[in-house]
Amino acid sequence: MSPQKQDRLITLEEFIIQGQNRFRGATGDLSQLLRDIGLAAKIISREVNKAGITNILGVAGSTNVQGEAVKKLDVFSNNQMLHALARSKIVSLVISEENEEMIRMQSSTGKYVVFMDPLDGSSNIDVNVSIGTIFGIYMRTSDNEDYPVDVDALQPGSQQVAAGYVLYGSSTIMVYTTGMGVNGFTLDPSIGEFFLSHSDIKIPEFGSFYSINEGNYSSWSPGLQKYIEYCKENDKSTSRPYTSRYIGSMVADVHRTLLKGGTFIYPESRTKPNGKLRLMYECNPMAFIIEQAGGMAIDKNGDRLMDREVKQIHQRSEVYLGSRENILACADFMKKYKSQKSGPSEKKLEEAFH
Ligand code: AHM
Ligand code: MG
Repeated sequence: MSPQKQDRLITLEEFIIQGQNRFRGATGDLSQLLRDIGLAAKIISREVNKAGITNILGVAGSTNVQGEAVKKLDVFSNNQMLHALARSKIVSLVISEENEEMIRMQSSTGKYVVFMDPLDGSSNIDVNVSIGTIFGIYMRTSDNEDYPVDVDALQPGSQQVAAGYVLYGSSTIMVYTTGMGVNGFTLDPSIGEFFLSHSDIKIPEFGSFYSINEGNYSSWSPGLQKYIEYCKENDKSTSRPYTSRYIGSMVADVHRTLLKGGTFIYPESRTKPNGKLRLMYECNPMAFIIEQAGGMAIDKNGDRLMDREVKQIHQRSEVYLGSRENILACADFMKKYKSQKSGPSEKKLEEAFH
């Protein structure tokens, strides 16, 4: 490769087309869809960066000084993504965190089904903390003469043909996979273009970070409690204690885990038996990315998360994902202490304090 070529920046568009050209007979539809999502991401990014000033000019639901209605950012992002997905008429069904029902797109015969969380972590907007967009793309399985049916939406994560996220952080970065590795593109806002910045991302085999909302400790399973205690023990030879990092914004927490290694866990618990996060537009897309980068994403039984049966479009799921070595160690703890009941019940705690 000539030095000139090496120095040349690759745009998201170019990269997508290059990927498509590797498949003989590829129609270019998936490429088009990814480009449409990239465009929506740019528009959302611009709006996210304006959020603070928008607040000065008028709170969501009110009218700003220009007389325009100020929309909540999550509603705005949902609309932008829906417009993007409608552009190329290749998506027939969209399931969004923002909409209770599935959205049947105008193009009834489109071959793709898209799950999305248009603005994840939106409770963090008010405090200037990173937020993100997550998406998972499936091919419909029913005959596409007519509108898709339920089975088209209830496919396991392993059937995803592409998945990605956009992180609106100190810079905006789009990370996606089509099942051939993971690549990341950073937005240059001055020219409105995404450039390849993280090519063929591999998650470290091991990382000394753990990311979990530890406030819920008392309602976790004994195995998870023991694993987190293990993470905090002092043992230089195994790089412990690990460092705790929890932003409370899944896209940001997973992005750090992808680049630095370690674990991101949102577990089942006594108070949230099915966890909190949504299987189809939070857990599965991230699981696909992490696996493609060489990591693991499992459930509480140590089984592959992407094989989890899908019963409802908005179903919740626990998720344990990250570096192979860390996830395997965590799974060992979960298995070893499986039969034990979780920490002291609230009643017992009350008794102990009176
Ligand atoms: P949201 O979809 O309502 O924004 O909630 C999802 C977010 C994730 O980004 C994050 O991982 C999690 O909720 C944090 O939850 P908690 O505050 O319980 O730790
Ligand atoms: Mg969410």
